[in-house]
Amino acid sequence: MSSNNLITLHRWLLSDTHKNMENKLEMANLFSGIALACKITNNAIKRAGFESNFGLAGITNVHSEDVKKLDVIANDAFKMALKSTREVFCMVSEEEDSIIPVSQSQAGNYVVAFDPLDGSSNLDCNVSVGSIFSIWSKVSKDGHNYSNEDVLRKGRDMTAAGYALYGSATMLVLTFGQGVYGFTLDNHIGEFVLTHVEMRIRTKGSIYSINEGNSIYWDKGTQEYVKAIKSGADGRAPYSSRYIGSMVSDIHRTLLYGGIFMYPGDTKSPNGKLRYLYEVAPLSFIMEQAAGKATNGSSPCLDMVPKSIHERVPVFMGSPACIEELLTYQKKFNHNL
Ligand code: P6P
Repeated sequence: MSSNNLITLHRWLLSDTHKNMENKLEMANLFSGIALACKITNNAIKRAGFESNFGLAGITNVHSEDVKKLDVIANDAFKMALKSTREVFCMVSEEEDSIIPVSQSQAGNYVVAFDPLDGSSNLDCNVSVGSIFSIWSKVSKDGHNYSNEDVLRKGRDMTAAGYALYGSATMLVLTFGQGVYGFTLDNHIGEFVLTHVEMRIRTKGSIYSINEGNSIYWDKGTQEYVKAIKSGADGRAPYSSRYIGSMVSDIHRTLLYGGIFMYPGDTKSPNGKLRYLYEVAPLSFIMEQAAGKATNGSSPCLDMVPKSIHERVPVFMGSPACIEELLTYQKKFNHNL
């Protein structure tokens, strides 16, 4: 890519791509913080072997999960970088029990929920992991005293959302509700550079992504749907199975190759495993903006409003044709729908 058409994240955010974005400068500033946090996290992951940062931090989080050293580094990076933009009103982190306040002198207009390092159980074996974030405009009129109505938000009211993928390349994929754009980190210049314009998922796909180790616990609708796509019935070739166990990686592949990602509720975990505010909602926003669909098995994920900051919800997202077919099985076999 020649330097004269090298579009960095910052240039893109300030460009006239978003003609009617009244909060352009605030978003550019906020995303400079997000990009910084992702670069710090990326660097820590790539250097973990040299700096003894693999393994456990010796604490457990609100989800009773063992916290990795890199979870702590990523969480600290996101909190520091976001506060320093002075655009953030308050934050929710997957790693923190409760809402993270911002001092009055630093408080801004946006609520940011983030999973600083999603899939971190895969780190020590060098499997791709990611960061996920969602952004809403604050509701409170107060300068810096947040309330639950600021953070327990409907996904469809989001201002922006995105994810970083720390893989063979490091990418930042984001949306402001005007399409999905992908930026790749150029280590030579230390900038995220525009490489994917108006990303769109295929209408149909033949890759399914789900942890089949849970299949005996699934609802009947999911069991019958997965059986059907594996069986090669109706003259259709059986789908391919791909499951990384790192949501950002599984969603990014689904976005680019088509198909369906599923983490249903089951008899062990009726609401599934994935959290609404900083996993399901932001990735559903990305998926819908890329002409895909995201459902909880009966209604669009983006229409949900969580009752708590770490609420888990079932999720099926991907190519529209796959989601539509999944929903017919849910309706046919899950009589509670
Ligand atoms: P399971 C990672 O821990 C994560 O939160 C997501 O990134 C991933 O999709 C899911 O859990 C994997 O869960 O139960 O299949 O190991």
